[in-house]
Amino acid sequence: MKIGLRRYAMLATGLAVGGALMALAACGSAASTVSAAAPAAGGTLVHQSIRIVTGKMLHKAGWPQYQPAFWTVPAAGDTVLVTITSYDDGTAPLAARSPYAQVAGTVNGTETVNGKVMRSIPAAQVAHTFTMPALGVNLVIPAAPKGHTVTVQAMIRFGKAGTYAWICEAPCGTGSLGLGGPMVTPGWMTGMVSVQG
Ligand SMILES: [Cu+2]
Repeated sequence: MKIGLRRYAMLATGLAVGGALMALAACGSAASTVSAAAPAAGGTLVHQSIRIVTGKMLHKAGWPQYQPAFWTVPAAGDTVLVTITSYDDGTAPLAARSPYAQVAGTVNGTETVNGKVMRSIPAAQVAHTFTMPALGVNLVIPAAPKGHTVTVQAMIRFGKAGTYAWICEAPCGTGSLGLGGPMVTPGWMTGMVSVQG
């Protein structure tokens, strides 16, 4: 599981020029599971399941992780139903007026949290975000209740082929500001979505 920063940087560079996603997936923390399902208007509906596990679960304190962090959408025009199941019961509060507490860029501008439709999450309850700056997408993951998981679902339409970076905007990492460690390490709180042409 321990992969040096330099190697990640090399892999990220490979991704930027396209094609290295499968090599990255083979590294361990990045298995991809997109499967075709019923067709939706204007494209195919595909499912992407993601877990957020805690550093404690990984015996790496302070290092929560999105699994997978790297995944593929089969074709431009597809709509992806993203299901994020989080085991993290800790908060990483956002600033009171942070835009990252608002859901954005999804179908209807909403997500569901344990089935309930939401447009935002109170900043103090936020644990993580799934943010794709280039697409204006922002999913907000609240802290799970103690001893339970929380499930966030949203539909994202990927209109154009390309490789899109995602990051977590909640300060869930190491260091006094919570911005270190997993926050700056691809494969943990930042990764890539590759939309095929
Ligand atoms: Cu995070």
